[in-house]
Formats: sequence, C-alpha cells, structure tokens
Amino acid sequence: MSGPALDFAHLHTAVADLAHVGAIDGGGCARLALTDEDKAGRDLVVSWMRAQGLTVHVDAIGNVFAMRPGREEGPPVMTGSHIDTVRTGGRFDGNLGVLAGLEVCRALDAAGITTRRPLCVAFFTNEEGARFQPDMMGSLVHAGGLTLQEAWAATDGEGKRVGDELKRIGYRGSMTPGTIRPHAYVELHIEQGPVLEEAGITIGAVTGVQGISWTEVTVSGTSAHAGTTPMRLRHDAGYVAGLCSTFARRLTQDMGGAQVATVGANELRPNLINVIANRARFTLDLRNTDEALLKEAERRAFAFIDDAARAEGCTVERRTLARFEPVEFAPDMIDRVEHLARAHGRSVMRLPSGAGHDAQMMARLCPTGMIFVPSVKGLSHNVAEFTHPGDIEAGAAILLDLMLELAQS
Ligand code: HGY
Ligand code: MN
Ligand code: MN
Repeated sequence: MSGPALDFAHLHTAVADLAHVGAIDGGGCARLALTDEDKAGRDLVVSWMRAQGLTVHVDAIGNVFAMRPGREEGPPVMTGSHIDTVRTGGRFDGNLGVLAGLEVCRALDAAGITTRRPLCVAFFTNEEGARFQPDMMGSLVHAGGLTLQEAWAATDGEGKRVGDELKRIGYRGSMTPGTIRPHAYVELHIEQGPVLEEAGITIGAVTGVQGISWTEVTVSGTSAHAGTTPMRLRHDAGYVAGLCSTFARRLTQDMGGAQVATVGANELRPNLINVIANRARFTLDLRNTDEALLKEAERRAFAFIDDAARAEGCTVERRTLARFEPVEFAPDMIDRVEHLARAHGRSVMRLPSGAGHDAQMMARLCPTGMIFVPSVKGLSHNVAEFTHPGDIEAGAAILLDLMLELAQS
C-alpha cells in the first residue's frame, strides 16, 4: 500500500479560499485579531475541521484545537499556527501552517491510516499582536506565560477588551488553556525574510526565534501655534519622536550583527498642520538573536529617548507591550527537519527565525520544531507576500512525514 499522499491542489485551493476572507487589494487579507473578519476566518476553518471529522475544542482565550484520534490515548502530536493577520497581511503567514496540518489529516484519512498517537491541528489567538499586545497571546496563555485574566484585560486602541471581543465573536470557549499538552509540536511557516531565497535553499530547519522587545513610548509636550512660537520656546513632541525614529536606525548601524529596530506606529496629537504636537505616541520594536545585545539595544534606546525628551522640555512615558527572550528549538527536532528535507531531496539550511511564532511558546511545553519555506523577495506583512507552490508542497510533504515520525514513535 503506498504511503499517504497530500492533495496539493486542495491545499492551494484552501489557502486561496481563506484569503478571500477579509480580502484586500493586491491579493492579501486583513483579519486583525477578534474582528468580524477574524471571526469569519475562524468560522470557515472550523467548518473545514468539522467537515473532515475532526473534534474541535475552543479554549477560554479562543485557541482552537482540532483532534484526530490515535490508536492510543495520550498527548497528541500537534501542528498549527495562526489565522489572524496584520492589516497589510499576505495569504500565507500563519494560514499555511494551519491548512497544511489539515491536509496532513486528510491524507491520512485517504490512506486509512490511524497513527499511534492522536494528532492535533491548532490555530492560536492573536499571534500577530497588531491590535492587542503582546503578540503570540493565545499560545503564550496556553504555555502558561500569561494569565487568562491578563490576556482578557488587554485593550486595543479604542479601549475594547480581548475578553469582550472573544465573547462578541463567539470564541470565548470553555476549555481551560493549556489542557491539551502536546507530545511534540511542529509548525510549517513561510520564512518572511530573504535568507532562503538568497541562498537558493528550499527548506529551513529553524534553530529558534530571536528575542523581541516591544515598547510604546508617549512623549508629551506643549501644543502651540506653528507660526508665532519661536523655536526657543517650543516643546515639540513630534520633533522628539522623529529624533527617536532616526536614532533607532542609527543604533542598528552602530550595533550591526542581527540587531533590528522598527518604529512602526507613530501618532501625533492634535496632528494638524499649524499646531506643534503636544503628544507623540510611537512604538519601538527591537530584536536580536542575542539576549545581552538586545538588552544593550534597549538600554541605549531608552537613554536616548529620555535625553531627547528632556532637551526639548517634554516628558516621556514608556509601556512594555511584549518582551520575549530568544528561544532555541529542540536539537532533535531541528535534526529531524534537516534529515527529512535531505530524504526528500530538498536543499536545506539551519537558520533562526526573525519573526515571532506560536512555536516559540510551545517550546516551553514540549519538543518543538519549525519548517520554513522561502518567501519571494523576503517579503511578508505585505499583500505581495508570495511562496512558490512547489516550495509549499515541499514543506507540506516534510510536515506530513515529520508528523508521522513523531506520531508513530
Ligand atoms: O511580530 C512578529 O514577529 C509576528 O508576526 N507576530
Ligand atoms: Mn506568522
Ligand atoms: Mn505575521
């Protein structure tokens, strides 16, 4: 009897169909966590899970787990990712890992295979952290790194709470987070950077995830007339924010190596052409594969922000939105991905992930690994995000074999 075979056409169709939910110009999708679009995406994927006979559980933070029974009871081999997106989201980020996991289950059904261990395909709430922080919120609660109450209390820019939005979209489930503790966790994901493509490599055996530091900075100054106020009398919050944004780029040039820095959100008040801004609220995203260097980057950035605000006669408040140290994946899982890629005749390299993933939280619970496939031009969080179908199929085929290896062991 031939082994299970993935229905690649069905996988590509599922990715395209899910991308229609919250579709935006350019072929991407916007399904910010716990919005109506996220609900629609959740409802669609849950309907697919049920249609293929999986038993669906929803926990109190809205994480969804689709179970496929094994010959034996016990901790499942879990795969999955997220289906929430950023506002300029592509169709593969997160979605690919969830849909490929469902395709693995369909292939096993078609081959009449019941694995020794149960299988589970999951999607976690608010991986992106674009609307509510921290990111990887659902998997962090699942892994015990954030209490349910803290997560429920998180608010978006309009003051809406996670707990209320979960209830509103019908995904505040009854299962206690962390109930399903996996035997192992493996996630297929697009790389979202240029490394694999520039190296001409098809598969990434991901070694871990770099450290992440997210801070919201609020600079307060004095609104005044743009024409009548001499430069010597200004307390211009907008000017301070601009200095900090420029400093962030200079900091990465000074530090070099893996250090990255991004001021992604920057909002001035009152945001009017003829009024000196009395408030600037911006975000600072610092990341590094090395924790000591990430701490050094934070120290230098926060010192600069304080000095720049003081020199302009402004005050400053900082709020930590997310802070995760670098994570290393289980060596055995990295070896397995690398070995399977070679067995499939695919080029493979080891690399850390520049992006955060639910896998970094699952690594707190069980042996965890990730399979990367290349992103064209290294582009992601952009509607033009693209991964070649052949690369998707290569990654999904390795996911199937890795899950089988883990579930039959
Ligand atoms: O920000 C990240 O790395 C992820 O997309 N949440
Ligand atoms: Mn992702
Ligand atoms: Mn993302």
